[in-house]
Amino acid sequence: MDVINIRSDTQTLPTDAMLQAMATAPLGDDTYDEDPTVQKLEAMAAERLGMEAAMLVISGNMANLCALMSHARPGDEVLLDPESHIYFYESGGLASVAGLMPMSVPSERGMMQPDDLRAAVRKRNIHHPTPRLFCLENTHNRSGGRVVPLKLHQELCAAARENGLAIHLDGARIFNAAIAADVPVTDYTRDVDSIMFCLSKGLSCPLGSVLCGRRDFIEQAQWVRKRLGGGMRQAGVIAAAGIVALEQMVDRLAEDHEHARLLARALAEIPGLNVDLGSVETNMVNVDHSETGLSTGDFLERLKSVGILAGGRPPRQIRFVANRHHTRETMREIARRVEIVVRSALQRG
Ligand code: TLP
Repeated sequence: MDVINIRSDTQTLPTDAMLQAMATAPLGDDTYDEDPTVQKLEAMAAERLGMEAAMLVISGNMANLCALMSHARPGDEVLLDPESHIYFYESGGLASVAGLMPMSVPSERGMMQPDDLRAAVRKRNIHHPTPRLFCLENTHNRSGGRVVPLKLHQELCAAARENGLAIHLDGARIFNAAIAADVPVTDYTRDVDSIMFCLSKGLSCPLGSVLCGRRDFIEQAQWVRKRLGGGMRQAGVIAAAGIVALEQMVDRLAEDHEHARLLARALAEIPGLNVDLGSVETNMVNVDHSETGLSTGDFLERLKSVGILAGGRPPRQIRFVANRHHTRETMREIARRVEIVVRSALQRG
């Protein structure tokens, strides 16, 4: 049986055009600012995102850390959603590496309300850490790839500004957000100080993320990246794939969204599973499996036994992420195999 890997869009492999570009890219030592391919990618990325400057980083995680550490000093406070990737999935680097104090602002499945942000900013007082930075995430991973609508994004940015906060956008999947919202990506970057986006997710590069912001911010971020051990040498091999990604892989993300919707509709018809179809806005599908009586770990193991590699959102959810290696037929086949697993769980129960 062929194995279908739908754990994440991070599972995507480089395209032939990327491999070709990587093999032939002009290279130099990036730490000496001498890699022409890195410089080309950074200029392209800054222009595309409507920012002054950009910096290539090996991972989204490191790009976020570079942003946090460039905007704030140890002991400062960063306001963010406790369900955000920076808070939830980055090994506590916010505290242990950046030395920042998190202030969590409640959010309803990725949608924070501006008044909740305002209420979380405490008045300047010697007893409190200094509130310095606000972090947004779009698309919002843990809510199932939901898109923060542009109006809400703008209102949140305005609330942050009123309170003198710098704004960083974790835009690992910002192109998915812009496509789903049907707005130019620059509508989402206009009001923020920095944004990072990932080349290594739906855009299909083997690795790499880009941090964008004002020139002085990026100069500071270059120091931080070096301090973190992330200074690179002939990084043009990575950047070459990134250039292909920006040129060829952005518009096709709409196809992943369509496949995710198809999968969501098929899974929603399986008795024992619950899918909030309204939340499937981009390439992710979160499915509530609690009625099957299985733990998330057991459910994932059973999926594996029928050749499906999916992701877990314990205690109730499984995550599927459509990517360029999948077709409409893949989605139908996944639903068929999932149904076998659910039926057998319900029969035994
Ligand atoms: N997300 C990964 C896992 O870490 C959960 C995934 O499979 O979705 N910001 C956001 C919003 C992300 O979703 C991710 C990766 C990152 C940052 C970190 O990117 P990398 O993995 O390149 O460090």
